[in-house]
Amino acid sequence: MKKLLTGGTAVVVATGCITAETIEKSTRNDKSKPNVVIIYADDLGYGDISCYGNKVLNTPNFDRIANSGIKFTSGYATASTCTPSRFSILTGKYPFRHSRAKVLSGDAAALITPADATLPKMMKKAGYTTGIVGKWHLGMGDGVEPINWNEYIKYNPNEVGFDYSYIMAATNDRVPTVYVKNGRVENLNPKDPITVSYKNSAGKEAPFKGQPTGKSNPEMLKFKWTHGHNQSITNGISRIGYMSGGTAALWIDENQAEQFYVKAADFVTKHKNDPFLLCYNLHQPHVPRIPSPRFVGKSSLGPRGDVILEADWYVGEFLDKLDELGLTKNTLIVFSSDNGPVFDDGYADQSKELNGKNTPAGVLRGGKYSVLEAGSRVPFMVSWPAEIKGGMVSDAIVCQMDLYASIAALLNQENDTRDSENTLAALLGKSEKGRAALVLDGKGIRQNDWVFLPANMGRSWGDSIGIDSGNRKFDQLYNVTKDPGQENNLAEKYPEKVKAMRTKLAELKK
Ligand code: NG6
Ligand code: CA
Repeated sequence: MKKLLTGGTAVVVATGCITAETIEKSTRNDKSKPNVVIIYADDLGYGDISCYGNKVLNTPNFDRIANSGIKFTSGYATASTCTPSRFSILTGKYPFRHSRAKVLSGDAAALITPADATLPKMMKKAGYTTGIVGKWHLGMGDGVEPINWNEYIKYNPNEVGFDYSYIMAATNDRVPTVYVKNGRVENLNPKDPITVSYKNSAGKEAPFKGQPTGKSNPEMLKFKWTHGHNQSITNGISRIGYMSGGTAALWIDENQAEQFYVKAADFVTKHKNDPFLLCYNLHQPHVPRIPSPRFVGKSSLGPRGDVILEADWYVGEFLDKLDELGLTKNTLIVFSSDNGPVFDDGYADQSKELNGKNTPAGVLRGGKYSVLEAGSRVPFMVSWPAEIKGGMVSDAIVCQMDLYASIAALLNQENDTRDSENTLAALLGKSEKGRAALVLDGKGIRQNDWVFLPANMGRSWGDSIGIDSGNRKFDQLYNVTKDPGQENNLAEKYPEKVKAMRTKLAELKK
């Protein structure tokens, strides 16, 4: 009986004896419906992990995904910050299609509404159970009324395609610093309601009289803020935005990795017999970087390195859980990051001072907020043991936005998106041909070996952040295969290429 199963469900049906066990096994082995897990780090750079060449941080668990699958050398987010990149994964659209697809405040209205096509909705049509755990940062609420955090919150992830959600609404440095489970704040005491305010976020008078803030009471802080991040204090860390109430619901940063892991593990355990999609959105290494005590000092690089090792460890736990449940073989895992790396993103956590020889951006130039390669070219690995043989490296240009159309193709579903392209063959390592052309961070374009960044008037260096934004008042053209560090601007040497790429960029942005 067991052997016949490898021949597929039809054989089992023909034998006429379907037991619960055989149904379970056939679902788990049905290659037309693999489980899909997207593990999505926050601000993890191209060079932050060992299989992408990092010599200081040892990340054996991230590396397991590449070892059992494919490591892409040209894998991209659509943007160099969080909200727009996440918008593209779920909608299959470039962020510049939506005027508000920029870093959102913690009380912003939903960018994605129940009327929109989304990746989880498309997968539900194919019979999947869908869940999201971790960072959201795509806004909630219908935008008609401000969000009332004490009631069911409209347009939460469950209303745009997820059967289950356990999220932080925005970022770990923004209020409200609480978890939202299926549209409701978890552990909320109704006698201690939550009020959130982003008024006066320019740092004038705080809205909650008498409440200490990072600005008024720096002596209360675990570490100091450097820019922004001087408003309400939760767990000894001042955040962006003001919040009062909700004391019983406040998260403890030190426990966050464990919390998200437990929810992710529970989800796959509960749905081990369904085909499922899980978006497991890690909060590391975004600021504030607060590892659980077990990881403090583990990296020699200070908190930034420590939380990367923590994330690696929890990803290892999660992969072990899939093993234990017998799901590894037929689970397609995509591992990536929403944007590139940054040191000082608002707190004096010594990430730069302790960095030593660490290379968060790897061979690339720029970082978070930058149109240069390190802004949006990120670690990108895909594994699916039933279908992909391990240890491959691919130079195909792949983009997170294309997961939509590619998974739709795999599941025989419609690609009802504007920009997502089916690059399934590249994602599964069956072709070296990925995207022919990709808009970079809304401004530049990658085609084959080349990146073109048109002249623009944006600031060239992030003030307090110290990252080259890549903005220049002149055109830039780089052969990023030969010159991944973007040192030799060839725009003057190849005017025809500049012209052609400018035209293509305009066409894609239309
Ligand atoms: C910026 C924050 C930064 C970070 C970022 C969003 C300031 C000065 N800077 O506005 O700390 O929160 O937004 O990061 O407030 S992201 O990864 O979610 O895009
Ligand atoms: Ca991010």
